[in-house]
Amino acid sequence: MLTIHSTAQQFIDQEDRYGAHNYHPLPVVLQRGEGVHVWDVEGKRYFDFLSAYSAVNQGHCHPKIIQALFDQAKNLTLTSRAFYNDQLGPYEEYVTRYFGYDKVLPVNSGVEAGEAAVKLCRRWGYDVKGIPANQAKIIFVAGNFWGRTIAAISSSTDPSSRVGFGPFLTGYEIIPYNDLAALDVALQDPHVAGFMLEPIQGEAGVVVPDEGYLRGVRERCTRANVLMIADEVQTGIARTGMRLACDHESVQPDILILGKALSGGVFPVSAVLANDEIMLTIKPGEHGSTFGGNPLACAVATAALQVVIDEDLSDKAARMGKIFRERMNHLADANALVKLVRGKGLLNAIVINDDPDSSTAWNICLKLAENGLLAKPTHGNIIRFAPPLVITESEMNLCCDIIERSLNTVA
Ligand code: IF1
Repeated sequence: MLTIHSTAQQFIDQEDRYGAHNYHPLPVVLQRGEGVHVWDVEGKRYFDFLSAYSAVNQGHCHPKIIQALFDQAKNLTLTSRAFYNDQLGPYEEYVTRYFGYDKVLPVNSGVEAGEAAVKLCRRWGYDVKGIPANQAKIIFVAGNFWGRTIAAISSSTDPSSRVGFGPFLTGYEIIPYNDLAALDVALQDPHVAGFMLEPIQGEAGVVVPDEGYLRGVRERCTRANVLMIADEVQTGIARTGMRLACDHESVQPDILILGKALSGGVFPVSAVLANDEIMLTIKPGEHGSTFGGNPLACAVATAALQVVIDEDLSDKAARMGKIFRERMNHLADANALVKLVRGKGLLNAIVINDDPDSSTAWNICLKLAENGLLAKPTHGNIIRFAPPLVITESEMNLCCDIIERSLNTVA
């Protein structure tokens, strides 16, 4: 039984009384983080297997990223883009060279980057492709998740994201994920400007498309003169065992969306990357953000990306992910509760052999917390496991022991 001490309960009650009820957190009150570990207010240590939904790939409070935050915060935090500053240019050069694009549009949250990508795609559709005014269409896939704004939920197929928030944006079309034949049909419409997708669907429950799907999307979008827009907010920055999930198929999207681990979870930093033909369709004064490209974000993101290179986190994610899936597949053979295991690198999930509305996955996560490992169900009977990419082999095996023990207790 997960014991909730009075101190923790006080924090829980305080949030309940004064905070919006837009989340249902596990009853764990965290106070400190370092690397793969977090500690609650009672000093209990946990392995973090959520990593703030893949924002803390570099590990909690990575010293080099915190140092960059500290050093810049003492000098200059925000100028607005009304003026230049000495951090933005160097960061823009660094991040565009890192990912191989002409330019970057810096914003703050993942959904802001998604919104900017939609605006860039539409503007390119009108100014370059020649789509008639206000006729541009963007194709999305069922099961997508790219945030909570009206533009984002307008493309959602998840009732919990959209019911009660209409009316919605028009100019969107939804096709099934991992279905190139459906894409062929949708691309016949000359008014299509773009096709936006996650290379692996995170919120949908770590849905990995067939080998060759991303290459098929790339080829079709090129042939149809439609922009391929990859949302790598959750799959990017080494999470799936390569720099980007698109790199598994050597595919370069026309528009790349990044967020979360772009800052190592230290600060809200997101970005849209594209080449000049697309990026320069937006002229001065036509898009912006108070905090977008602020000096603090630039310093933090540069340090966060450098850590990924210096510590070879892509290779670590690939190797540790293989160990995780081998252990979980072995567990699936012995425990009927585990229906299947899927993922790439250190973005993985187990599907619980249960109905999506049961509380089994939730109860498993409570038992995991009791045993010192934090994870959270997504969509009822799916548990996502995404530790910081700095996890060592011995820690990974220890965590798999915890998962095995917890699942065998709940079964
Ligand atoms: C919540 C989910 C994950 C994302 C992808 C864009 C965004 C996200 C692929 C928007 C954000 C977050 C949002 C957060 C929980 C988390 C989440 F469960 F909601 F869906 F990771 F799977 N593209 N995902 O995953 O980025 O604006 O949040 O910075 O809303 O509860 P954001």
